[in-house]
Amino acid sequence: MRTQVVIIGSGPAGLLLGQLLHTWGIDNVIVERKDRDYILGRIRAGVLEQGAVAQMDEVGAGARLHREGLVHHGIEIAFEGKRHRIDMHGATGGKTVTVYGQTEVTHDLMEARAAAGRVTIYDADQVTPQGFDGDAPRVSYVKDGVTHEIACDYIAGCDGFHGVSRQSVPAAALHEFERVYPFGWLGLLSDTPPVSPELIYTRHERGFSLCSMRSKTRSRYYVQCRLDDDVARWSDDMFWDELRRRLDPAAAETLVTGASLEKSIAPLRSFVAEPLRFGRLFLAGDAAHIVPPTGAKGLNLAASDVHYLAQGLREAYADKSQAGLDAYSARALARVWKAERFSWWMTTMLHNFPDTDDFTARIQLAELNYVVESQAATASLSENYVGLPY
Ligand code: RFL
Ligand code: PHB
Repeated sequence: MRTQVVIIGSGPAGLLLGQLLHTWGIDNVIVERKDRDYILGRIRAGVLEQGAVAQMDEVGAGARLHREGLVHHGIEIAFEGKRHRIDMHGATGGKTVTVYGQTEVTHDLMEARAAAGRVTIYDADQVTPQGFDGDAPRVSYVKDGVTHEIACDYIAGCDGFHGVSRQSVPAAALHEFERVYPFGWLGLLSDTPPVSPELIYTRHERGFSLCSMRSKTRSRYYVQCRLDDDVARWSDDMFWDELRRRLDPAAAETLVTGASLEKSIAPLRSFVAEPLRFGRLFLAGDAAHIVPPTGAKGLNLAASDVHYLAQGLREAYADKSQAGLDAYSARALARVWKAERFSWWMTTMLHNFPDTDDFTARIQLAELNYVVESQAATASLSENYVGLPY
């Protein structure tokens, strides 16, 4: 088989890239290790920046998002028992975020791809990008015991943090930057109405918590937990009790609890691999970088990488110019590092670290008070949260 671009990975990055390329008439094949239902069963991000929403519109997959997504004008930050509203809409000249689950984004992109008739190979084993340092790149994989090979012009590594693409690059060509945080997030999804119409990020001595949602009837809550914690140890009741203890009194009072639809623990990590290009192989999304979820940036960064990469590929085909591809790594990384900074800062300000002493706790509170009292600080948080311009 031959195509123009082989995309490894059918997460949001791979699917969005595939649809953008399709829109411009660039042939592409997605090769994915898992099956469709497995991918749609993963509960992950929930907040989309306007740039990501615009991309969904651009590929014609935005209709349900506009119907069912919840447009949010602000968030709340709680500490010392009080909630403080951050008016992001007011602080950014009218920008908003949209609450719409990654599962739904993925579902809508998969439908769009099916309608476009572009090929996705699911359940592909031993996916291997090859020859990308020369002029004849190809991707091999094993399906039902048979080895296949797809020849192409370019390979897009959109295969997440544990994917094969980054691992296929010689170690000496990569520079990796990493910070692992000494805690995780325990998340719970339930068909209960959200405790409040906007997200609540809470700093508490017992640990961080987050009240988020997927719709007006479905909630997503998180509590900071030990890194070595076992999700099986947490009954639903234990989760709700712990969450309630960390909320401000009004939220604790109105919290509606119910059976969990899903519960899982995610570790928190900051990670960047540089550069994002190795000959004809390009990394995008979690394959190249990870942020802790505190700033809601993971999925949105995948979308901005894809924006730059897709532009580069379009120029390569339509204008016969390599300029966009040559600039891809630097362009994408400039935005990535700003989101890395923001996510690290939000995480540091809101979590209880094992070495949080009295001094550090006072500094966290001073920072939080500054953020909610100063127009400049509120504006800074807001412009990062809604998403820096592409
Ligand atoms: P994805 O979504 O991980 O998709 C990568 C795809 O590649 C496939 N794959 C392979 N395919 C072929 N061959 C191989 N060798 C392969 N190895 C892997 C995988 O099966 C998968 O289908 O990466 P992408 O597209 O870059 O999208 C990035 C986002 O998914 C990610 O940034 C966010 O979900 C991060 N994230 C969160 N972000 C938020 O903004 N808010 C959150 O609440 C949030 N929660 C999370 C998260 C990430 C998590 N991970 C990665 C474990 C919770 C979790 C648990
Ligand atoms: C979520 O709804 O899953 C979510 C929202 C905001 C975050 C992280 C996760 O910062």
